[in-house]
Amino acid sequence: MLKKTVLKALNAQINAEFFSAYMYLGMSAWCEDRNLPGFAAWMRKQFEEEQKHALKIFDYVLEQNEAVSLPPIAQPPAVYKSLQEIWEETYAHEQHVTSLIHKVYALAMKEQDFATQGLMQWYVTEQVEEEQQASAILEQVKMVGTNSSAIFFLDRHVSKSRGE
Ligand code: OFO
Repeated sequence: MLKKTVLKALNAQINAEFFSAYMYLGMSAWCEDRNLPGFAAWMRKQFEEEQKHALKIFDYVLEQNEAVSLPPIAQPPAVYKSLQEIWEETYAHEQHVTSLIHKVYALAMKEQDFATQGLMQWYVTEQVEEEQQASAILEQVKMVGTNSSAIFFLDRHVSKSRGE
């Protein structure tokens, strides 16, 4: 059983994770369209990861015998000016997700909901890695700029870098 406030926050986080998945799927299409298969594969993998993040909370809510609500997922952007913009958005988005996760965690603390704190701790740790990855690739993308042969090599490197 969960407090109403916590249930509401968890359901909102499920929606936020599915939005992240949707956003990365859109970015994957953008990269594919520009012959960047490595970046497209990275984004597609991230699409899968974000769905796992959503389902982990989804399963937890059901385990607590509470109702999952699935409101519509907002439409993500489809147009980006450049590869650099994609990675700026990715980094900014992950920082935003971190702040959402911290709010849910803080709420669980306030409500003395120890089980939800345990669940959210996993996300707190995960976000450190998500932000680090996005920031590192953003720096590499900035470094190569518009040099097409460097972009070609970075595209190949990025697809191998996930190692999952
Ligand atoms: Fe990209 O992060 Fe989910 O939580």
